[in-house]
Amino acid sequence: MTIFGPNSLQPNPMSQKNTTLGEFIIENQSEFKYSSGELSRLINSIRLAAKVVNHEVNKAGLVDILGAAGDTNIQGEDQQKLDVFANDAFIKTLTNREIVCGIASEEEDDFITIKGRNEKNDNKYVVLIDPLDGSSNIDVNVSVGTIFSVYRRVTPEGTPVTLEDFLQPGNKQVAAGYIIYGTSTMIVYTTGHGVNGFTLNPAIGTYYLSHPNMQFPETGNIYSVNEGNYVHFPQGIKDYLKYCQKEEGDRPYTARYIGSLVSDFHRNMIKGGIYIYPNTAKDPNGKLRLLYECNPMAFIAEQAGAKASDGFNRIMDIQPTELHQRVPFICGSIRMVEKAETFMQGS
Ligand code: AHM
Ligand code: MG
Repeated sequence: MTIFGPNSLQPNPMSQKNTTLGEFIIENQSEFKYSSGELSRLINSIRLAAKVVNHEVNKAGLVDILGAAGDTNIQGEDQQKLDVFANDAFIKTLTNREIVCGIASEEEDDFITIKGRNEKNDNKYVVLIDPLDGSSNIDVNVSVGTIFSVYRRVTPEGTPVTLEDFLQPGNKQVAAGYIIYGTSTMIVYTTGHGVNGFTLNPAIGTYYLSHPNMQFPETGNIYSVNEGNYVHFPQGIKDYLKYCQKEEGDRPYTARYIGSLVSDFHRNMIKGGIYIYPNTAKDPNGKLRLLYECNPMAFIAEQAGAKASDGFNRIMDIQPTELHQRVPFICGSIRMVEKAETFMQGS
C-alpha cells in the first residue's frame, strides 16, 4: 500500500514535493482577494472538523458490523446520530475560529448567528454546509461527503447576520469544497484559482496535495442519474438518456450512480462524466439544495473546466430566495452538459 507523506514507502507521483494542506494554504493565500490570514483560518477549521467527522464515520463501519450481528435498531439510531454529529462538529469548529458570522446547514431549519469576539458581530464570512451528504449510504459502508460554500457577508460588520447574507448567488462564492470519506479521505476545494485535492494520511493525520490543479475531462462516457425515477423525468432528460444509451460513435455511455453526490461528482471529475438530478413530477424543483449542494459543486466544476446548469440557466447565476431552496442539477464535463441542455431546451 502507498501511504503518501513522510512515512510513505513511495512518493505520490502527482506531488513530488509532498506539500501538506497547511503549507499549500500558506503558499497560496496571497491569491485570496481578502485578508490572507482569514482564508487560512477558515480552511483550517474545516480540515479540523473533517478529521473529527472522518474518525467518527470510520467507526460507523465498526458499529455496522456489530449491529448487523444482533441489533439493527441501534444501527438506525447511530446513523441519525452521525448526521447530527457531523453537523455539531462543523458548527463547533467554525464557531471557535472568530472568522465566521453565520452558518446555514442542511440539518438546521434556520441559519445560526455567530457573534464573534466580545459579542461584536465583526466576523466577515458565512458558511453554508451539508455536513453529511449521502448519509443513507453510511450503513452500507459506501462513501459519503461534506459539502461547503463560503461567502463574504453583504450586511455591515458589527451587525448580526441576516438572511440576505446567505441568499447570495453562487457567483459570489469566495471558496467552496467538499470532503469525501471514501476509500481514502480527501478535501477538494477552490478559492477561484483552480481546484486542488488533498488526501488524508490517516497514520499521521495530515492532508497532502495529491491531486493538484484538477480538471474535468471535456467529455466522458459516464452518466450518473437515478434512473428509477425515469418515468417522472422531463422529456428533455428522457431524450438525453436515450441519446446516452444509443449505439453510435463513443456511445452507449456507462451508467454509474452511487447516490452520494460528492462521490458521483468526484468520480466524474476524474474520469469524465455527467451527473443529473432533474425535476420530477413528484419534486418539481428536483431534490438537491441550491445553496449548500449545487452552488459549491458548480463552483468547483467551473473551476475545473466543467459546467453546472438547471437545464436552462447557469446554476451560479440563480438568485436564491430560500435557504433550503431546491433546484434541478446537471453538472459535469462541459460537452456532455451542453448536450443535455440542448435536449432540455429543445423539448
Ligand atoms: P441528502 O443530503 O439527504 O443525503 O440527499 C442528497 C443526496 C445526494 O448525495 C445524492 O446524489 C442524492 O441525494 C440521491 O438521491 P436519490 O436517492 O433520490 O437518488
Ligand atoms: Mg445532501
